[in-house]
Amino acid sequence: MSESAVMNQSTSEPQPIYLKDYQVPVYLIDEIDLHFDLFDDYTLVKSHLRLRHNRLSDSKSKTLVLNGVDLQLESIKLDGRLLSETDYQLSDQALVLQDMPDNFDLEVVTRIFPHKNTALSGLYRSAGTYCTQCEAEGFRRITYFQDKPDVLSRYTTTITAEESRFPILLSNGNPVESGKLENGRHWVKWEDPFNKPSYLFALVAGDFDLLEDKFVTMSGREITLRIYVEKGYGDQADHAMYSLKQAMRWDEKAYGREYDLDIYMIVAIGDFNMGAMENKGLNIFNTKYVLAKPETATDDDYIHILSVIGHEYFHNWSGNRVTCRDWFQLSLKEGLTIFRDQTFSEDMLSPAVMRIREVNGLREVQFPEDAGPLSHPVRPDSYIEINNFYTATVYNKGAEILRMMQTILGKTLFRKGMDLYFARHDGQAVTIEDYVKAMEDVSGIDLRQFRTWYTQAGTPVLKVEDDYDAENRVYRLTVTQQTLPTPDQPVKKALHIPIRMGLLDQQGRPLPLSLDNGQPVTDTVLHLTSTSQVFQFDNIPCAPIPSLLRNFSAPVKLELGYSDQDLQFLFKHDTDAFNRWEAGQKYALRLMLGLVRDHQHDKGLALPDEYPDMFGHVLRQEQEDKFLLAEMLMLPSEKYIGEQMEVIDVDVIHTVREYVLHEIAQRLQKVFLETYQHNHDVSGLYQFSMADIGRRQLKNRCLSYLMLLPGYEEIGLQQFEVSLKKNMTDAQAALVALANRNIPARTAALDSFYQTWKHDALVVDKWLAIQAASKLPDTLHVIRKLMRHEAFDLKNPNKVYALIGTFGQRNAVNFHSKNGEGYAFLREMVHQLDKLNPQVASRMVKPLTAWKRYDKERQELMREQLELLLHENKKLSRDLFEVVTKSLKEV
Ligand code: B3K
Ligand code: ZN
Repeated sequence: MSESAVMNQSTSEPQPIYLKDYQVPVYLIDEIDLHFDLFDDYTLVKSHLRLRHNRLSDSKSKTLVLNGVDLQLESIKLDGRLLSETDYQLSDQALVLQDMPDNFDLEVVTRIFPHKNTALSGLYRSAGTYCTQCEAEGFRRITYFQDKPDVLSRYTTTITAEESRFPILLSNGNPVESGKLENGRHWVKWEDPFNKPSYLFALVAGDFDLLEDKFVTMSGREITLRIYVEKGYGDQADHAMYSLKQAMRWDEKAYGREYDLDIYMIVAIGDFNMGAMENKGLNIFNTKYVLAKPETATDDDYIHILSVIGHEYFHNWSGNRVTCRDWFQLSLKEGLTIFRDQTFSEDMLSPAVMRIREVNGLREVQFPEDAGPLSHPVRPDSYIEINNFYTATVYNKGAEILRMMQTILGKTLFRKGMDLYFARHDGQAVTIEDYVKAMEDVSGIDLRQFRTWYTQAGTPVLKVEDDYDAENRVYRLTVTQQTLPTPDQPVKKALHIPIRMGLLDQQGRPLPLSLDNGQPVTDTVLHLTSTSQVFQFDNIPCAPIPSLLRNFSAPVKLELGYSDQDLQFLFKHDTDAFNRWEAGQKYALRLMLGLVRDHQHDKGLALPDEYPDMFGHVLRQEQEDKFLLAEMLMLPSEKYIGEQMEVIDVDVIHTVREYVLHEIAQRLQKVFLETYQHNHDVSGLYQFSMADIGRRQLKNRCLSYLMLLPGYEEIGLQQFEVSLKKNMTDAQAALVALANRNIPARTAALDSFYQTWKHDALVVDKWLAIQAASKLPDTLHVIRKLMRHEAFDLKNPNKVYALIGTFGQRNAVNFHSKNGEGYAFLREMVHQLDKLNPQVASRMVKPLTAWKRYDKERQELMREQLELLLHENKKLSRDLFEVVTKSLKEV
């Protein structure tokens, strides 16, 4: 039983599982034939397994351990012989059989209760629909099985259910047979020709609207594409279908990867813990990442749908055809697939804007995670509950590692490495090491040092100093790296860090750094491999301005003593769009941190003209890329400002940022208004095109500034009214601005929004989130009221994320209210949630775990709530136990 977290008998505390303990499975399951009988009160699962001893296992053991949780065992047959209770051992985690032969059949019948499954793991019911979620360890909640990713089997699945309520019965692969039974029941049999691990199993039963389309692959095969959505929502699947077809084409072009089954199905489900799941041939999605129409979905929703549909589709190769040996290798599929979906979105939309958003995400979520009590390497060494490791580190830092690998190898060799990886490991369950080895083999590049990125936690800090020797026309950059200690890793090694860079002259022209075939090279990659290194550039005619870490070529914090003038200059002139934005962020950050200090020392706030002037400059320029411009006009978030401070002072950060926003609005109101009017489409009609998205994002950014000033409410209100029923991007932008202001129009707008959209669950989520994010002082009171509103349901993850998640993660001033009521509220919620859905509880508790970052009083209050959680509930889930104990450990 070593592979599953088991209770330590003496302490009864959940114990960790270690990577170093990995062992190949003693038995393999070649085939599994499943029969599901779905009834209202229970489901019968009959599973027929064909097993054999694994030749690769050097264990002498003849013991078979099958995982199983919350199952009612009905019967077991070994090679057709019914076993009695003395023939096996049964615990609440496993079924153990001793002295097994080398080849045998096992037939296991279990009874499960999907309608009681509020954890949404395994087989459960969402409204009238049955669906599954098996990653990471949900299959063991369906039947006894070796529920680990290195056991690959061929699945056949037969589903039986009442035909009138469940006309559609789906599983992985292709439907091969179906028929009718007595009592209005029917059945369908599915066969998946590809071997797969149990976490990729899926089953769906229900009644849906269906959108169907075709895709012809690069080799000319015709694939049927089907998207199933709740009845009545058939008009909201077009964008998902468009996204799927784009993703399929892109993977053929970018990686030569073709789809391998004849059908690709997506089912949208309203109760779902995460975004979506890449089950073979039968993706199951949170409705949030499928449903969209202009009236109900924003530009950001459209963009997210594109990338999540892409993500799950790309998993078919990076995850399904080649899967993970064990869950410590999770980033092998997740980091890689995030990297693939990021590149896809960059190609489809805007490379610069998408990169900016990725970096914002890293800085606001991954960097703090890496600096906090839950810090872990991209390939962790141990875990108590694997569901806690679907993190920004495993996903997003993992993706950054691949991006760096691509930078180090160059695009051509990287692609060759991917080809080799897929060819070499198709149909296998492998490790991150196998992946890196493929990259080394095609390139001949030694990635020994680079591998440390996978095993070392923490964000490296790069310090850069430069000097220019005018006489010898030599420019030097001295770069040092340091990674601070993290829990369990006191000493850090130097990493291989690729730094993409260029030099600009005083007029903003790129300077040649070297020659390549007689052509000047103005953009290059420096390889930092030591703690400190000097990079020298010859024949530099004048003191240059360096543009470093272009396109964010490594997930690091870069410190360089730029003057304000340098940053203003780069904001206007850098040829790297990402670094133009970055210069603005650096400038604003320094400015606001200065104001924070002023305010803490009771000095009055004053904003120099330079900052609004920088905005004015870009606003008055030829506005080619409006989407990018909208990003350039955004201030660093409160979260990101806080991350720069020793002690996060939420109140002062909020005051200062609001002050700066207000000043900018005041000083630039004329140009904001002109830009708004110029880009506002009075018809309010919506189209998903880059030009339209750019226009909307830009004018809504202008609107958000204008709405801070008295006298502009009318514009916002008008936009709200015109767009409420036809353009959610515009309606939401206006409503967000109104929701932060204590004006009479606020309540009326919120009410009419709800009345208009109360029948659409995803729009109601927006309504909840907007109120939960409000900076007005009575927000917690409002949230408590909303908890009792007909619109709220603690069992639905989307509702919880919208109301409780938004409050904890995007409303620092109110969540961190000095009286501690925000903390107490979150603890109450997490306590209740843990009994229903541990995965959601463990996500929601995260804001409390950062207690060390706040002042002494807040630290006390936050810790108190964590202690309460730990002690008030004797039966804390493994999920919550791990997060809470790790975060308290630092005392
Ligand atoms: N692989 C799933 C995540 C499963 C999470 C389980 N707690 C979605 C994805 O990353 O594509
Ligand atoms: Zn994924």
